[in-house]
Amino acid sequence: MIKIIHTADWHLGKKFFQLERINDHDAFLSWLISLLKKEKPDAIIIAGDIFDCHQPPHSAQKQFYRFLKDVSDLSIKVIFIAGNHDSKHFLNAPEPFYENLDIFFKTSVNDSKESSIVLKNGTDELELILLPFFKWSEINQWYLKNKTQLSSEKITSKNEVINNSEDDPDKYITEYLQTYVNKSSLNKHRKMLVSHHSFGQYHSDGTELNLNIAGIESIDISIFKGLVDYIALGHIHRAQKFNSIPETHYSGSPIVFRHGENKQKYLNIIKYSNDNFVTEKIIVPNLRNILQLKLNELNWKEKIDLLDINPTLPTFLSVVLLMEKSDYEILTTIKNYVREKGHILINIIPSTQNSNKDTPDENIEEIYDLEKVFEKFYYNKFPNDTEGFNKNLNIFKNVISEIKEKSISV
Ligand SMILES: [Mn+2]
Repeated sequence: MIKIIHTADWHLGKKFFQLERINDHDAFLSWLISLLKKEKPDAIIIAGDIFDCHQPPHSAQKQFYRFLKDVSDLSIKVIFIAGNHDSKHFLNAPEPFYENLDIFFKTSVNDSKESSIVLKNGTDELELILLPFFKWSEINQWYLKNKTQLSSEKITSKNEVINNSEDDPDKYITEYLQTYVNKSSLNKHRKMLVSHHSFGQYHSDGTELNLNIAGIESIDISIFKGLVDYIALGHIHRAQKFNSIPETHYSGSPIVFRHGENKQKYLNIIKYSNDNFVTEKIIVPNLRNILQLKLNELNWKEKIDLLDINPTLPTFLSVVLLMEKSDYEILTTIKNYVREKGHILINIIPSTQNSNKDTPDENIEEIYDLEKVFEKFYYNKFPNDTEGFNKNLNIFKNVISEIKEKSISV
């Protein structure tokens, strides 16, 4: 039997507002090490978004390297890929050190690095194909290299190769991905694809960035039918599986990033023997609650008293306080009370009865066109980066619509 632990989306270094999550990640990693000691798997897969940003804080780097050292002491193989939050260059930099450890990784789809590894245990053999996060521009690069039959007259810039062709972009992505799997594959074994992207009809948790490849919301899983037998994914923070062919699993993130997310977090233990996969979900202990409470002047104390003090780390609490009229004394009283109870107050937003008629958001919007403000700001910083502008404008629009939704629901 081959036993694999599948996890993803750690986002080491991620903060909640200004607050560090180092303790949350430390607690998760030491729990994970104890699980590895108990389960003794052949390998652990981290399917992307190990770090939250391209230049992670030193504390986050230390956590990752400490983890690699601890796992290597247990003689368990570590397999990881880059997610959309990771820097390929940052993950590649320590490569000379990895050579002495049992670590296999792939950060970029178009580099020459090996993308397939075979795990063996007894008579069982399983091939893993690593498909790290990729961008539309990387598919274009591949086309420029491989599809010389495309008329060069059509090509005015790298990114227009596919956009200018008459064919459906869907078809190009399918061909690209199938070719990637085929050229990686040794074609001898059952195969598991490990990737970080939006696949299938997923349910998101809202803390993932919206990834759109050339107008395609998500990759159709059925294009891998007959090519691989199992897909282990990162990117979507909510654990879920699809009863598709091939069977497909998102492990989800191991910690809750903000309130409103499903509190229960998991990782997967995959057992492969005699051509058969069995996947078991393991609950990751919840060490911190992140809550938003809507309180009023009469019930606030009672509601705060009702909060669990169960997990190890203090609750992150944000409060919306419904008030008859402005009263700043009560805000201070509540702040102190929350602190006394051992919780951490993120913010307290007073909301008077008639404030909905005249929210500052709507006023600002009347005065400025927010997208124009963003455009000015972006081109001022990055004068010629149209591709980046379009991508970031979409993210900006998502943020604005999320804020609007929230201010309506308050
Ligand atoms: Mn991601």
